[in-house]
Order: sequence, then C-alpha cells, then structure tokens
Amino acid sequence: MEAERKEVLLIGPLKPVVVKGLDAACTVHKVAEAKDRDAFISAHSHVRAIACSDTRESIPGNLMARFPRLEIVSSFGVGYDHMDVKWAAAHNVVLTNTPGVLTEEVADTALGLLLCTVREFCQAERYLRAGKWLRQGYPLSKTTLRNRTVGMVGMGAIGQAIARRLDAFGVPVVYHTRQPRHELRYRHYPNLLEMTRAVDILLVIIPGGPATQNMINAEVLDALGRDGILINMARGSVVDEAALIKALKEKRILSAGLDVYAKEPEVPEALIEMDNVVLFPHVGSGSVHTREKMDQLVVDNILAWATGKPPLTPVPETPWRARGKD
Ligand code: 8YV
Repeated sequence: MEAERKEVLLIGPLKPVVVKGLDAACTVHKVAEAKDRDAFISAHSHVRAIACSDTRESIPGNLMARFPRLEIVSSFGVGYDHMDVKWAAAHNVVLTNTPGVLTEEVADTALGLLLCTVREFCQAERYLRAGKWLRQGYPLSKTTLRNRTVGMVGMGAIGQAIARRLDAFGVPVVYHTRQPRHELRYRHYPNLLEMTRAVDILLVIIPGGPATQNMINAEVLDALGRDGILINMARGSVVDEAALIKALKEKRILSAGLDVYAKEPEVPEALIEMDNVVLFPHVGSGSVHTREKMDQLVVDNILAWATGKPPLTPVPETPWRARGKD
C-alpha cells in the first residue's frame, strides 16, 4: 500500500525546485495561491509541516501557534532570524535552515564587495560609462588592500571561507566572536572595540536577531576611525544604519560596502546619494546554481521528515527529537 502523502503548507514564492520537489512526495498547500491568506491558513491548521521558500517571509510564534500539530518548519536561507526560534524550541517544533550549500558563494560575494569598496571598482565603471575616461583616466583609488588588516566580526563557516580567501590574497585576518575557536590560527579578540581599534576593515558576518541588534554602533564606527571601511554581509539589523550614515557623512569612517540593510528592499536615500559606498541588493548567495541548492535543501529537510527520518539541517536551538506515531 502506498504510504500516506504528508501535507505541507508552503509559504513564500513558488520556486520551481521547491514546488517540484515537494509536489512529488507531498500534498502541498500553497499560500501564494490563496485569495485570502488568513482564511487559507485557518483552513490548513491541521498540517504538521511548513516549508518557507524565502527569508523575507517572517515566521513568528503567533503564526506557528495556528498549527497545533506543527512539527517542522523547513526554511530557505542560512540566516534564520526571520523565524521565532525561542517559540519553536519551547513548543518542540524543529526549524531547519540551509547551511553549507551557500558558504563558498557568499564568501565569493564578500570578497567582491570588499574589493569593489576598497579599490572603487563600481565608481570606476560608472566613470567609464559616463564617457569621462575619454577626457582623463580614473583617479588612483584612495585605498588598497595591500596595507590593511581585516577584522572579522563572526567566524562561522562563511567567515572561515572568507578568511581563507583573504589568506590567499596575503591580507592579515583577526576575528571577534564570543568564544575563541581554538582550531583556528587567527588572533581572537574577545572585545569588539579592542579589535576594531587594531584594524582598518571590519567585515561583519554574524547571525542577525536580538543578540546582535545594532552591534556595530557609533562607538564601534568611531573605533574603526577615519580610514576605516565597514563591509556588512550579515543582516542589516546588525549595523545601526542611522549611526553609519552619520559617520559616513561626517567622514568619521572612510567608506562602506553593504549587501544588507535594515528595511530591505528599501535603502536609505542618504546611502544612495553617497559616492563612497558600494551597495549590493542582498546578492550574497544570489546565483542560480547556489539558490537551487538552497531550494533543494528546503525540500530535502521536508522529505526526510516525511519519511520518518531526522531532518538534515536543524538549527542548533531546535534539535530533532523523534516523535511517536500519531
Ligand atoms: C539570501 C541569506 O540572499 O541565506 C541567507 O540567510 O541572507 C541569503 O542567502 C536571502 O535569503 C535572500 O532573500
């Protein structure tokens, strides 16, 4: 006899890999197709699994609470600050994310953003397109990676992939995390301000959420100093955006390269108007290749659960505990 098809509620865009993968094994209820989202959710409150295909869909506790039998939320993205982890942990709901498959892509992007910011490549390209090269060469970039040290804020898998690239570039790396990673040979600073005073580039790659909210504030930016460059590959929430704009305007730091913002996709006009910042539209993992791998992992976590196996990549706060048959 064919095993019962599990029901899954899909929240977020109907991405082909996610839809095809889930449809093949489960009965999928697609919120994106609902005329009335709220009524649709109420009508499917019996489901035990949710798939979330975009980090821009927030999964608060009061949404999960509408599914009394919920066991798993399989989300797209390595970052999971869009989900209420505390609520899930307290209610024995497993949250999964998509780590690993995007590590190298995000590290590549970080290096691209860093180089563009330090060597003004985006500005130089705009200069050529504006026909200015015909009159005069682009001015020499004010800065270089050659005499700089990078202070990493965060040293998880992506941080380490970035550090490996910087090693190959011959750029010294130090890092700040709460706990030192003894297996790494980079100097560890338990104190963020102390590290920031010792470096001239801060590269932020830590999880978002309440614990890191506005961690890069005016005091940190002042410690970075007038030659300092901030690169944010983490979450907009980690940087006090108003303080950053003020520091850039007052030239208390030199420049910034940002892939993430406080209220995406809105980017403050003040940043857009500045020529000494490089602004990427949150493209860290944004290649077809890597996004498909992330989408597939969303599916594979659900498929593992649906066949009674432990999900592949639960977040550390919500480990899988086997449940009895219902
Ligand atoms: C995506 C990300 O770019 O994985 C994450 O946590 O931030 C990125 O890989 C983002 O989810 C796009 O919405």
